[in-house]
Amino acid sequence: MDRFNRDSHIVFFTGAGISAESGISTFRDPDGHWSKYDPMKLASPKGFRDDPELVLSWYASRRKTIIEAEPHAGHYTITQFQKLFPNSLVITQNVDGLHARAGNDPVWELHGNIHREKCNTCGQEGNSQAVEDGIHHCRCGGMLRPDVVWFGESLPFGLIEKSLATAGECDILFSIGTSTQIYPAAHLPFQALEHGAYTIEINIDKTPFSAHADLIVEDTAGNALPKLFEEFYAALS
Ligand code: BV8
Ligand code: ZN
Repeated sequence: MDRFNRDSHIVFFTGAGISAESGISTFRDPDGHWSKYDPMKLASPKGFRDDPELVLSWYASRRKTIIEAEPHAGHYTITQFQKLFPNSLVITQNVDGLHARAGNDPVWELHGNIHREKCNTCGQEGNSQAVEDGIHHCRCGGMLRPDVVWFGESLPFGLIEKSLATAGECDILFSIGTSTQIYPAAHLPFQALEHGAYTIEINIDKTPFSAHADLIVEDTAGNALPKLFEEFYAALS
């Protein structure tokens, strides 16, 4: 830890696992979303075209759970890290907005945000002009849908390039609560590693990145992050 100082650049790369202790389901855990539903039916453009009501009701129920959830100690500890290390940011795959609710800033959302809507046709931010069979429509006639990245859809313009550049220049990358299986996001920890960053993986399970990380913390995000913050704080004092 003592090779770092307050000017160190830190990236907190996170996935669904960091929200698990807030009561929000992950995707690939045994009780996760994909154990109950087919991702291609619920998180793909074809799935939405085939059955928009099914997809919209799934996102509505997820949004309800998320609104009732609270950030936990792990999310709040990242805010403490960002105060101690001003050059640090969150790059998340999560769409739940919990990082921002915990005061993390800046937060880059690679896969969008479940609380925003956009038009499936013209891409305009959601401004419902008409409702038909419970489906809101844009002034262009297109259907409104969650502003999240589905399988086969590209990430927000320029964001993965900016994130890869940042991961390639950081001093430390935390990879927290992600199965490291979804691309291009999953490139980030490997990009940091290849450019000499110190990499820390916090996960309750092994991932394709585990064999490469400098430090593996096999614990929950809510337990591990406060302990790691104490160690970094002590090393700086
Ligand atoms: C794209 C919607 C191209 C948002 C999701 C073959 C090879 C390589 C790539 C591909 C390929 N075939 C297809 C692809 C591309 C595809 C992909 O990667 N597929 C995979 C299956 C191989 N990627 C895409 O389609 C992406 N787009 O490539 O576009 C393109 C380019 C130009 C122009 C047009 C198109 C889009 C990917 C985004 C897909 N969207 N969902 C939503 O509703 O949320 S998928 C879903 O997976 C979410 O987005 C999520 O963010 C993402 C990653 O999941 P994780 O966050 O890692 O969650 P997971 O459940 O998997 O893991 C949780 C982890 O936490 C576990 O390890 C667990 O052990 C741990 N954990 C649990 N509890 C805790 C914990 N850890 C700590 N503490 C705890 N308490
Ligand atoms: Zn439109």
